[in-house]
Amino acid sequence: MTDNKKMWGDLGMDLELHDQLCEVLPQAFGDVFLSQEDRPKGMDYYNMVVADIHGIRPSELLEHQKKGGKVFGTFCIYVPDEIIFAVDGIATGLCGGSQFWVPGGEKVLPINTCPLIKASVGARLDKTCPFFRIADMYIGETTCDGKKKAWEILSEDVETHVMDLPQMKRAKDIEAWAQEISILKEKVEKETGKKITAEKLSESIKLINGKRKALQRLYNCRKKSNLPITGTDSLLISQIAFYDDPKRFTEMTNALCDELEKRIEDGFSVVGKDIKRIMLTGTPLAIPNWKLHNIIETSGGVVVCEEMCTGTRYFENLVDDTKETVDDQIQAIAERYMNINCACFTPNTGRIDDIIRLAKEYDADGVIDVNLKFCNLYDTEGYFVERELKKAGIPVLGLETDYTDSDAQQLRTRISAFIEMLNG
Ligand code: BJ8
Repeated sequence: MTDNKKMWGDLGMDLELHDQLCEVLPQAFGDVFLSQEDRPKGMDYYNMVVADIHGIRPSELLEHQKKGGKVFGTFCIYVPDEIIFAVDGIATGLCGGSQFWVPGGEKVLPINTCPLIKASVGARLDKTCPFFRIADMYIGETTCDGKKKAWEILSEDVETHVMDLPQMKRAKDIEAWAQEISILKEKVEKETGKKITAEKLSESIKLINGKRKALQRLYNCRKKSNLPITGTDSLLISQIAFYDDPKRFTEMTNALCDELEKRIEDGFSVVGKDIKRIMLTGTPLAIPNWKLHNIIETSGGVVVCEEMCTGTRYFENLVDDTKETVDDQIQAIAERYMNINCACFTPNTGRIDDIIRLAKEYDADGVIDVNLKFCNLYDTEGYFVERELKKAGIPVLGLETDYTDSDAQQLRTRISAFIEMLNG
């Protein structure tokens, strides 16, 4: 802890304010995670990562910088990590998931901005997150209006490169996205002084595909009728995937999956037979946003799948790793990323198809469509999500929430009533 303090001080962090965050996190983590029964042994790794969330990984990133490496902070799953790792850079997710950072964001952003954006901006401007201090450059993207304006504010403080994400999925849009990826390639090459070769890009495509495959394996375990892991623990793994070392993360997640598959073979389940299986869809749940999973899993339900960026959108579809030239590899990367179905696209019918497919694959008894307050995109798309789920005969509950605890009781009442309704 003493060493961490020195590191945080050297990073120019507001130590007094940061101490307040350090005081509440362990309690929240203990209440949500450690109180669960029959957790897999393999969760020890993720517990350890979270217990020292502002210590272990930040010191690794600083070590990387000491050796001349660069760190790139990202906020969206459209930004291709493959390009960053191909120049021996490190990509680290920076989305903020705590109410602690929101007031800092509200100093410069309208109150009616989504909490994810306010928390991300607040974490930087209030100097209370080492990841935001360490990144040499931020990579933003033109997904929603709030983010576009947030980049302008952040760029006054940190160098920020913004990728222009097309918002339709025609052939010309995929081509435009491939061009944006080429521009990112030039940007990171300039920043690191390293050239991307087909060999290097092939290695990083395999590295990131490996992480996706490990997450696919984890999620496949959640399709089973005897569940070897809770949704709360699975969410934590998805959240850690955004900033952990990808090679180590893949190894640890595969080791955990060995244990989970053994549990499945032995017929062991962490929940009772009558529990209601809930799928979540909607806006991302950035770390440490564990509110909904905790409420659902202490109200007679279990979360079996998240159709979210902290969920299936992050790992479904691999990049074709058979291409041999940098141009072809970039095209393959562009095609894979344009397969993600975010509500910033129009039309976005692929997401509706995904939700219905996933609800069936994971044998969900019901779906909760969750929207972060002030996210117009997902809120509006909820119209189609809920209509089509009803048509498909899948019960659905629409919820809106933020990072505060003020609505926890109300959410618990609504979720309990939904689960009771599923119990028939
Ligand atoms: S691919 S969901 S990570 S943009 S919730 S900031 S959209 S107002 S986070 Fe997202 Fe990429 Fe899409 Fe995923 Fe704006 Fe909505 Fe806030 Fe959002």
